[in-house]
Amino acid sequence: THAKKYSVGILVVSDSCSSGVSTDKSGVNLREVINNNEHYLAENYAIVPDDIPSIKEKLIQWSDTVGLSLILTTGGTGFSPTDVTPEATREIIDKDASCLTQTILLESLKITKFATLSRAVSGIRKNTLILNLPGSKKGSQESLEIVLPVLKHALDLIN
Ligand code: MTE
Ligand code: CU1
Repeated sequence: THAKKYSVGILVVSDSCSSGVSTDKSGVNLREVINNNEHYLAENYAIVPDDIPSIKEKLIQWSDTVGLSLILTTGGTGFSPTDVTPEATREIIDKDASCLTQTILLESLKITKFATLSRAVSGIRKNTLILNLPGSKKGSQESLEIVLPVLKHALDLIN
């Protein structure tokens, strides 16, 4: 028999992808990385603009209604005036899990100094773990792979 796979949602936060000006590369890549891991199945995928109500709505729907185990956001963590993913995430989490973000920062700094420009937030809402990842394909994959080895244990504890 096979162990149950944890359900994952990939939320792309980007004005340009949401309006069709550019095509999402990071989200589809994260979905592939997730699905290549035996413990996870990417069940939901969506693109929203850099807008706090839109981001919050998806995060709440996916955690409370759909009941996903893990939500990965990509994009909107930087310093541009439109970057609001951390603010939206902070408004809807019950518990902070900042050590995950700190671990991502610590390891990412060995790859690029620019890692310090991500304001990403991690936290738990009910039984769902939510992680903000940067918006680039490279940055989001690197960040996910840093914590992926510990995420199954984290989800075992939450669920
Ligand atoms: N983290 C890793 N591991 N690798 C990267 O290339 N890019 C950084 C940072 N984190 C990067 C990274 C850069 S250049 C920026 S501006 C911030 O993430 C914020 O990205 P975002 O605004 O697209 O979310
Ligand atoms: Cu940057």
